[in-house]
Amino acid sequence: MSRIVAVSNRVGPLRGAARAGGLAVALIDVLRQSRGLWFGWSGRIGEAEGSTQTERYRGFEVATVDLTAAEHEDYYNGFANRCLWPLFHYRIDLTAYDRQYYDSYNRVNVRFARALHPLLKESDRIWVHDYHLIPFAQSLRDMGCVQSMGFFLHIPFPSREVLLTLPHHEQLIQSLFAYDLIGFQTERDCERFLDYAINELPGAEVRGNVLSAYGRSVRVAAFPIGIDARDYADFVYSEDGQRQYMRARNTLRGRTQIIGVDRMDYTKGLPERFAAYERLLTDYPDAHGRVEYLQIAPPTREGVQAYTDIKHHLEQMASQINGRFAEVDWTPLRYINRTLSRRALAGLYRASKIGLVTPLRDGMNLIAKEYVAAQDPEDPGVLVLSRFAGAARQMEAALIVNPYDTVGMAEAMQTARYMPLVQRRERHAELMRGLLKEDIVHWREHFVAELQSASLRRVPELVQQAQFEPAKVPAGQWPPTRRSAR
Ligand code: ADQ
Repeated sequence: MSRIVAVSNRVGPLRGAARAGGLAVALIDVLRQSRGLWFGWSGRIGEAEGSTQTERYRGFEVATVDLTAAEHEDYYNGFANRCLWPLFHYRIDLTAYDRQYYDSYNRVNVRFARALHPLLKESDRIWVHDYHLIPFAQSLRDMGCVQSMGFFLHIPFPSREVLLTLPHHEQLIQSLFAYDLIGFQTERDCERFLDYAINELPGAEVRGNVLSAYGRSVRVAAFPIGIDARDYADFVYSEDGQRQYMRARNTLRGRTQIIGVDRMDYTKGLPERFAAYERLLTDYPDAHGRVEYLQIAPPTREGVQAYTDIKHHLEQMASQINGRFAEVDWTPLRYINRTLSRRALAGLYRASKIGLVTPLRDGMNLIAKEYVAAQDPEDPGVLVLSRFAGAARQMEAALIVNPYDTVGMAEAMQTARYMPLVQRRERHAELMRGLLKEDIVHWREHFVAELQSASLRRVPELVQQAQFEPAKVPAGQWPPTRRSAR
């Protein structure tokens, strides 16, 4: 197996397995197997650019660089999180287009590529993650790298009309042609990407899954990310899992717990969910004193105003709902802003008869999968899932809702409350079959295998290139600009 080099904005978390998310675990496995290298931002903000720090961790190498305060503001908070994140989630209203952000984004990608370049071997396969690093491969190609490179986008790819609002959209998307493989979460994302390419890029052609433009061919495919469903189910029986489960059962005293767990983010549809819960309590008085909604939402990206705004908005909504409906012995909504360990969450999911996962847009949403994996197959809870989460494409046995439809969501919660055991079991079994079939190992192996075959396909191309031009492509000339491609 060739060495895998994973590149992501943040490296890790490597330590503290209880906190490490599914992605870190999946990457750690493949990095260990291939004696690989993980490269990215250290998570620290330094005074100056500083040097690359390297360490060994469980049989693979880790290389990190710090960001300067200006880079953190313009590249990370700015272009990545104030521009690309909202735009790719269809929030043009929250999208800040700022030339300074874009310049910083490109500069940081070049700086990261320069830091990684001396650590690379020619036979490496490079796997780049997410929207922070779209032009990363192009920066490496400009330095003469010929390794095979794959990109995986964790968030949705927007529709063409939305992407067209981004100044320099073509430049950004053109840089994706430096990869050999581009992976999306769903077929829908692939379709939107191809629709943009065919209509906006000069001379673009699609044959099967291969897209050609700018004299380059790139394979485009969907790789829906999964979880390790068996391991996650076992979390319920861990010490943390059991403690949370028992605590919840004791405090609920027979009430039905509805649970939502999200990073606090405007894409997750939290105000809409609170409104739908209020609607449930308004329209179905039999829910009074019989249900409790627990929402866990730790704050993220606090350097971005939109995140501070949503935090205040949710606090207001929560106190309004409790003010309106609470009784001396019943708090309808509990809203917690702390992070709990993955094991503790598994215990809480098991104690919750309804899981609410209702983002307005989401690349995949792994909470939906984790909620299902944590259920008791003999007496499972019901997943209420937004049609706009990538997960809905694979999890049709959930109750699928439109998160903008307050009444429809309240109806779905009511349906979930009274769903007969036979139907709950059938739906859960079907969902579990899907989770076990397309799990995190399948995702990782599928991507790495495709990257491998993309490299084999590239061999004739490389041989041809070696015959007619030097192996190193001069900086700035790759891929060709729009004019020279014509
Ligand atoms: P996120 O938007 O962070 O990730 P999500 O898939 O919901 O979204 O969560 C990723 C991981 O973080 C999960 O393992 C989950 O358990 C954990 N997590 C989320 N909220 C948490 C909380 N409140 N407390 C503790 N843990 C929490 C991006 C995309 C998603 C895509 C993932 C993976 O936005 O659409 O599913 O990447 O590709």
